[in-house]
Amino acid sequence: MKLDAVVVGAGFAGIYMLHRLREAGLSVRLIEAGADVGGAWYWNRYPGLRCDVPSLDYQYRFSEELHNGWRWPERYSEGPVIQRYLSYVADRLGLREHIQFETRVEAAAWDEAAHRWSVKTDRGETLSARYLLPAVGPLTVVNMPAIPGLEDFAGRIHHTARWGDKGADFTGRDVAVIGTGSSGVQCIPVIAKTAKCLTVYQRTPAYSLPVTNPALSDADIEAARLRFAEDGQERLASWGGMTLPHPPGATFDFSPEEREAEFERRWGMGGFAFLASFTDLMVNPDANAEAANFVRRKIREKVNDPAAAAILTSQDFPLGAKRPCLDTGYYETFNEPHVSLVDVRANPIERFTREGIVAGGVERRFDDVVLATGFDAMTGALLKLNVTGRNGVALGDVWVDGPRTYLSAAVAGFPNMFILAGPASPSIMSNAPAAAEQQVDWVINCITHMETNGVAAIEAEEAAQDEWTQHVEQVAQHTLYPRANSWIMGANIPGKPRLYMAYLGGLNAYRDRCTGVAAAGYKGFRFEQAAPGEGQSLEFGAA
Ligand code: NA7
Repeated sequence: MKLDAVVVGAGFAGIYMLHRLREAGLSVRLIEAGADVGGAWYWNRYPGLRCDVPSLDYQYRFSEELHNGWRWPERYSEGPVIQRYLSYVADRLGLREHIQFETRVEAAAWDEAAHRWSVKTDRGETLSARYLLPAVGPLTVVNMPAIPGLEDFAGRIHHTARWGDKGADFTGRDVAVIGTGSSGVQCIPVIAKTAKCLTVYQRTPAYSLPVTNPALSDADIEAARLRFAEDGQERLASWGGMTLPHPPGATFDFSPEEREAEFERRWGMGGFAFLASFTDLMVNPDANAEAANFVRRKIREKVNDPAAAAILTSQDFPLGAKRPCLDTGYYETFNEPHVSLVDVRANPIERFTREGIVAGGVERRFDDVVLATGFDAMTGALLKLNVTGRNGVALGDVWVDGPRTYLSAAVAGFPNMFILAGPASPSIMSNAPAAAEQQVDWVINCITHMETNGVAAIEAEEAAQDEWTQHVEQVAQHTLYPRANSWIMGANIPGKPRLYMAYLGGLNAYRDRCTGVAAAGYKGFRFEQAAPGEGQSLEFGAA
């Protein structure tokens, strides 16, 4: 089948990309492995799942009509609500007929002579498209821990990122949860409500910030409607794609009492406001330690058992260097008599048995094990597409030492491929819908430029790619973010190259950079003109 474009993945970026390509008059098909839209919000359905960005920020802004046609119920949305929102968007924009569900891309190869991508699916089809737009998400490929004997366990195994839509009833059951990142921290208090016994295996303690989640009133919704245009501008001009209360200044410009008061005020606000308490928390280790000590003190106040509190406050990395969790009642859960905590650093998990788990020489028996063990993040899903570019070179070979891109979207040797929400973009460190809109808008402008100027292929220049890759690395090295073994560093997957894989300059700086590149005639890109008769979809010279 011959198309103009193939988009892969029906999350925020993929859905908006499909819409903009359709609007531009191109023939497009979106390939999605799930049975519905949603991306991460389709696959992750564990109990307690909520977004850590407020609902009124975590949505599209490109259409006021779309915005006003949807009502968010709570300050922070549950996962299924966000999935329903994306479903609403797909229906309102008439996108479903262009999405092929329950289909995986198995390989994509660049055909140099035809200036086309040949995309093979697991349904035996081959699609031919001029543009390939992977929007496969940074948190897609599940990290199954390599613990011996996992397959021998006779009870039920669940992974938070592949929960399925039937849920799981833990009533009266002995349950283990392995992992205390965001997924573990969110599901643990909910599972504890019905389980007979819950044992939490913690390897690295999270820093979790408390969050309150009131229902949004009609007045809140109306105020957001009135601020529609203003909020849209503000979020693109911000570092993180959302507005957080401004920090008053640097940590040590204030007395200990003033610092304490500011931390306390932000703690009370809930959510990520705490991370913006002062300007230097993520660049000055001493400033960060002040904030981290405040959080540890708060944790100790919540947890009755000093031994459990010590395990929960044994963080050995800067606050914020791993994305902090937001929780409601996580630490308090460890005060329940039927909940226990195992420190996996002191008692490594050795193996599964038929009945349970052996850690530190002690076997505990379980009916259910919940793996909240995260993802092969950032590059995992992209590499699974088996993309080969010019001269049959595989993306996996080019990225053997880590991802190299130009502006995150393009890779030298892979013409007409635009990666969305990929490595070296600000997306994972910012409000995902805001980052997706900015990037998709830039890509559609670039494609329109190509279509109207007779360009058959665009490709990043090596030198521009080197410069951008170095810039991403340099910005990260000025911060404390690389000082944690996080999934953004690739540190959670044995053998994966370790480097900071997100752009920390901010969405605002990234947008300025992308806009500047376009204004300079797509500086750093090489164009190949179309041969006579090689069809463009838009009329030449229209722009
Ligand atoms: P994360 O944040 O990667 O958390 C995974 C957790 O699982 C983390 O505590 C890991 O410990 C732990 N883990 C992984 N493998 C093992 C083994 N083998 N043994 C013990 N513990 C293990 O994934 P999440 O799904 O919670 O969250 C990902 C993002 O989604 C989150 O940051 C939000 O942005 C949304 P480790 O830290 O590696 O020592």
